[in-house]
Amino acid sequence: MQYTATPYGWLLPGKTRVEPRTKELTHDMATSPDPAPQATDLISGGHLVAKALKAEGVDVIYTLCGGHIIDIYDGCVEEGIKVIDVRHEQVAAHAADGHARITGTAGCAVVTAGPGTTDAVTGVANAFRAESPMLLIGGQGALSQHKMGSLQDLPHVDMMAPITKFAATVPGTERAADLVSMAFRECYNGAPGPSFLEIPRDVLDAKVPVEKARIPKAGGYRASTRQGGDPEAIEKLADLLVNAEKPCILLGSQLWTTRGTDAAIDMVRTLNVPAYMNGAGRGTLPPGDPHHFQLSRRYAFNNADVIVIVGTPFDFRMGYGRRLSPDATVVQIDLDYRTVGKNRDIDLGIVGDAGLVLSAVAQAASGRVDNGARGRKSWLEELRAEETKAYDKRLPLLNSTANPIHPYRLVNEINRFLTEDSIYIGDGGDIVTFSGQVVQPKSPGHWMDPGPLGTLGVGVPFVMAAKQARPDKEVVALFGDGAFSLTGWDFETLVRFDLPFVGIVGNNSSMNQIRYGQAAKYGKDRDRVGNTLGDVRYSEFAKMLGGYGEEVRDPADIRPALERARESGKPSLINVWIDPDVYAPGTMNQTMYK
Ligand SMILES: Cc1ncc(C[n+]2csc(CCOP(=O)(O)OP(=O)(O)O)c2C)c(N)n1
Repeated sequence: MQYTATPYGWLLPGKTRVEPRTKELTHDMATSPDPAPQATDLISGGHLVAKALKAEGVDVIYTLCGGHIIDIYDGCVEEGIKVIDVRHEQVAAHAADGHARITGTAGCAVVTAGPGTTDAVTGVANAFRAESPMLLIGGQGALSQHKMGSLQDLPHVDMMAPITKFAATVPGTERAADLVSMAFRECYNGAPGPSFLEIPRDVLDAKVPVEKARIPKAGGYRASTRQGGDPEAIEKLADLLVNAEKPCILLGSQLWTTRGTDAAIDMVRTLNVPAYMNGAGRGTLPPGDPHHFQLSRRYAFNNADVIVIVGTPFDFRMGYGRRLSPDATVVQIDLDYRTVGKNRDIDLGIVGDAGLVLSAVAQAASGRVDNGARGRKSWLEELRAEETKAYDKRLPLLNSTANPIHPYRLVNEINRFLTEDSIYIGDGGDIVTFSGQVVQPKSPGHWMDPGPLGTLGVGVPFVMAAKQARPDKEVVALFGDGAFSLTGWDFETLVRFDLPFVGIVGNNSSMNQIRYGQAAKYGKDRDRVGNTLGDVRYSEFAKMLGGYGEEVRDPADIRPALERARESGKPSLINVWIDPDVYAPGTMNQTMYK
């Protein structure tokens, strides 16, 4: 093919449009009177980034635009990667985190330099504490203007380093794809987490001969990091569980991260072990399963002789490990060696992939457990009796007809509304603490909460990521009115991208979880400082943005309103007015308020 050189690029035969930026005028061609068609293909940094994203399997990026990053968008067009543009960079980062949780593969957010990147910090921090793999790409001022005071220049890498597994600058256009793949590789080092790359504007926009750039191919730049655990330790754990009289197991978020659901189910059945679940581990066993327990956890931890903690740290949610019987043999399994034995001594630690370890334990124990043995059976019966007692105690509140609506009634209605295909998301304070006790996802991987950073505002972005990644699923989200307000404008993005969901606002016109602490510490006459919200009709907000909305004040109207939201096929908000003067037991027991 013959090309004609123009000052702006190359003109293809038969075309009037200049093809810019794709061919380089080589010395020979420029000087030869009859240039041979030896043009060199050029590729820009943004297009290299998109190629590396594609190789990693990224099919969508979450972003808010800026001049520093538009070449990545152009590359995404080329590679067929969907671009979802949101209204706040925090939303983009949370959505990338949410994508990783739902799909098991790293999510990606792309934001501009300076305030674009600082806005995304909370989302990255949340993914860091929740061990969620994602890549944040941030713009940066041109390298040629380094430290000259260019627009939005900030030390992004220094800021991101403590909350990522890897943070770096792309030093030259040729390295753009290579560094993206390196950043993804680091996301899976031990317990997963986020990576950050900043790309200076001139590095991103420049074009280099394609053969000078490393463009890693799918599957060509990283290996599985799954570790099966020390075989000797696995044998020991199998022995412990075979001989235990009152064992129990807690299945934490890493069980879902490692997609160890089947292995865990097989293990608890083989060894007849009662299982509790937290975080993303919820739903591993469905409610009603003989090994599924929820309300008797404290009793089990006080009375068990062997306690196995899988993929969840001894952090504040676990009372730093102090709530386990001092007489129990404690075993901890985790992807991260730094988590094992942290905050309390353990009797046996195993570093490894939850699914691989549990299936090896089941295999090592198989044929050695007498599931009909009376001792183990009576332990399960004892726990079931505790569950029933706790449930019966709460039953009147779950069915309360009080007006204003009792939060227990609201979360009970939501629990009953969920199907096996409903992904449940909680974003709020006290109302979400209520829901944590009552709402039970019916399938594995169908529960999303912020995780240990406790970040309000994850709800709308998690809805976005969940519905985008799994359009076949129903997404149901419960918000506190305070939490919804943080990222609520991106409800509009859900409308724009046709991502329907059933949203519920538990509206108490307050930041009630904090209000409780103020009342407890400073007295009821001083519990209204800095926590009061207006009486907002969020259903109207939803309708204004093109969604579906209803107001609910009578408990009997909750279910029909939820059904209509489901039927509407739109993003929806059912605004339920709940009693502001009752608090969840979990809120009242928070140690910081004691
Ligand atoms: C980003 C962020 N800011 C502040 C907090 C502190 N905080 C925890 S719970 C809470 C109240 C949330 O209010 P709302 O969502 O309305 O739920 P409610 O407690 O009223 O049920 C606040 C402000 C937080 N967790 N995250």
